[in-house]
Amino acid sequence: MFSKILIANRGEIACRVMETAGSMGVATVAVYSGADAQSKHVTLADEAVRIGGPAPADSYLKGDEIIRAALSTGAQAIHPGYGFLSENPDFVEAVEAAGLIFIGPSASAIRKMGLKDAAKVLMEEAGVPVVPGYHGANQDPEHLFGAADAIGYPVLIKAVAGGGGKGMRLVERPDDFMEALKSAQGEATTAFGNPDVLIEKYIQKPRHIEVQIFGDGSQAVHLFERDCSLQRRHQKVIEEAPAPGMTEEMRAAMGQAGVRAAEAIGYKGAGTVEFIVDGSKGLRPDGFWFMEMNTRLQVEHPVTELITGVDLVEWQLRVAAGENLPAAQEDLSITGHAFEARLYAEDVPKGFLPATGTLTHLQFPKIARADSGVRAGDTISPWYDPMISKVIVHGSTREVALSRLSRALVETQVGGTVTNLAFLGALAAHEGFAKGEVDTDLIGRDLETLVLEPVAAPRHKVAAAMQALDLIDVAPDAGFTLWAPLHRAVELKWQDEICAIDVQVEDQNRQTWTVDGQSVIAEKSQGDWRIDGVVIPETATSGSQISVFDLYGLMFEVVDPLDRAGSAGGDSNVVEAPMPGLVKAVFAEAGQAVAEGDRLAILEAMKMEHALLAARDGVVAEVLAAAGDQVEAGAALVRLEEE
Ligand code: MV4
Repeated sequence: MFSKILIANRGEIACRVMETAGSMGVATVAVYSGADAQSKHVTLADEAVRIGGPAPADSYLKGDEIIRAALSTGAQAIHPGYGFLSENPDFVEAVEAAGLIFIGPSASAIRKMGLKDAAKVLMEEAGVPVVPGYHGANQDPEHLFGAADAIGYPVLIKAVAGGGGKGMRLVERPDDFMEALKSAQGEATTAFGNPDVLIEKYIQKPRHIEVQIFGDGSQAVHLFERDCSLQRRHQKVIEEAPAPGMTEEMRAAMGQAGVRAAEAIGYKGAGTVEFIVDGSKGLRPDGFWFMEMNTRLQVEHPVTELITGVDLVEWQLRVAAGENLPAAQEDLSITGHAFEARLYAEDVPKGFLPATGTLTHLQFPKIARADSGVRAGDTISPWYDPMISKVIVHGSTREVALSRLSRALVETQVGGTVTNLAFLGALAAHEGFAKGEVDTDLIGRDLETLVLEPVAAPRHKVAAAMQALDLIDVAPDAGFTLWAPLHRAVELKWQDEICAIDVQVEDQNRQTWTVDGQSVIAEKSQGDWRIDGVVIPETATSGSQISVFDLYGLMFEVVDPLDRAGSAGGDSNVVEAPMPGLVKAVFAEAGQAVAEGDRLAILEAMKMEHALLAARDGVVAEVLAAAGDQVEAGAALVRLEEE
C-alpha cells in the first residue's frame, strides 16, 4: 500500500479521497491554486503545494506542475478525482513516465472510450447493446442524411468527441436535418476540435441508468446501477441507487453488460458504463443501450457506496497498489436505497445563475452524509463549479430514503449565499418522482412548479428583525425606560422589496411586533421565542445579511436608511458582467436598436454560458468588450444610449 498519495483535484472530491486515504494510514498531498490557499482540502491534507493561479488552465490542469509536486513531496501515486485531468490519457502517460502510479485506468482504456464511435464498435464486439444508428467515418452530409433516413426519425445527432449532451441535436423530421447537422458540427468543432458526428435512433422517454464497474485490469465486477435521470441541461441534480422499477433480470443484464464492457478494454479501477433506457413501457431487458463509458470515479459514487457498503476510494487505492479485485461478484449485494442531492450556490429563480459569496453558516443534519469541499467562513469561488455539498441519505426502502432526503434538505442550513435547496426540496416532494416515475425530461416538464420561490411570512420577518435588532437574548433590564416599553424599528429588504418593521419590547419575554400591517406577538418560554405557540426559525447574520432557516433558507438584507439613496437600481444603460468570466460572444453593435431581453453577449463562467440581455429597449451606444476578453465581475460590456 502507498505511504503517500497526491490528490490532483480540489473541493469535495479532494476532501473525500483524503478522508479514505487518511483512514487507510496513507499520507496525503494537496495541490491548490491561488484562489484555494485557505480551502478545506488544503487544510485536510498532510502537505500542500501551490501549483498556480486561480484559472484551472493555470493550476488544476497543469499536469507537469502536479507531477512535480508529487515528486518533490515523495508521493508514490496520484488520484485525479473527477473532471480536470481525470480522463486525460496524456496526463496518465506523463504520470507513469515520471515513475508514479495513476490511481485510475490506463491511458489506452481512456483513449478507447474517448471517442463515441470507436467506443460503440468495441461495445458491439463485446456483445453490449448499442443504440441502432450510424457511427461510420463517412461524414458527407448527404451520406449522413441518408443514414438518418434509414434509421428513422426522430434521431439524435451526437458529436463523436462529445459527452454530456454537448454537440447533440434532436431531429424530429428530415427537413430539419441539414441545419441541425451544421449546428452540431459547429458546436463539436468549437468544444472538442472534432466535427465528426454519429447518428442514433432517439430513445423515447429516456432514462439515464448507469452501472458502476470496478476492474483490476483483467477482470471486473459491477456494483449495480444508479438512476441519474433527474437532470437539468445535462447536469445531474438528484441521483439514486438502485433504479426505481428495476427488475432482477434487467439488473443482471445491465450489470453483465457493464462487466463485459470493462473487461473488453482491460479496465482497471472505478468506472461507469452509462446506458440510455427506454422508459416508455417500463424497464425491459431488451430496452437499454450503451451510451458512453466514464473512465473515472463519478460525482454520484456515494449512493453506490451506501447500498453496497463498499468504499470505492479504498478499492481504488488497493487495486492501484497492486491488489486483485477486493470482492467477487457473488460477494456484492444491495441493501436499501440511497439518494444524493447536489447542493449548489445558484440563484434558481434567476435561471440557476451561479452565485458566489461567503458562507456565513453551513450546517447539515445528522441523518445525512454531506460530502462538502467548503466550511462556514469559506467563499464560493467564481473560478470553479459552485457546488457547496452533496447531501446523501440511505434508507431501508426507497420511501424511507426519500423521506430522509426531504427531511435532510429541510434541515440543511446555508447562510451567506442563495442556494438551490428549495428546488431540491420541491424535487424530493414531486409526486411523480416519489412514485419512481423518473425520466430525463421530468425537470424540463415541471420546471415552473419546481422553481416557485418561497414566500416570507410575517413570522420569518420577525425572526430576521429580532436577529437584526439583537433582541433574541434580551437581558432582564436591557434598555427599558421607567415609563414605557422599549420601541425599536428596522427596515429589511426581501426580494428587492423594503419592509418596515417595528417592535414594542414589553419585557424580556414578550415583544409586540408590527409587520406588513399586522400585529405579531412573540413570547419566550422554555428558552425559545414562539409566535402563536410555534418556535420561530433559527437565524444567522453576516454583516447586513440575515438568513432565516426555514422554507430552505430565506435571505434578508438590513437596509441602512443612510444609504437608501444608494440602493436604487443599477444603471440600466450598461450591461455588466455578473461575475468574472470569458466573453464568448458579443452580438451588439454600436448604433443597433435593441429590445428588452435581446441577447447582447455571452459570458462563460463557472463552466456555464450566461446570456447577457438588454434590460430595456434602446440603441447601443458603445460595445466595450469583445469575444475572447477575460472580464471581472461588474465590467461594463455594452452601453446603451441614455433614455
Ligand atoms: C440519447 C437519448 C435518447 N436516445 N441517445 C444525453 C447526453 C448523453 N449522456 C447521452 N444523452 C442522451 N442520449 C438516444 N439515442 C437521451 C439522452 C439524454 C438526454 C437527451 C436530451 C435531453 C436531455 C437528456 C438527458 C439525459 C440523457
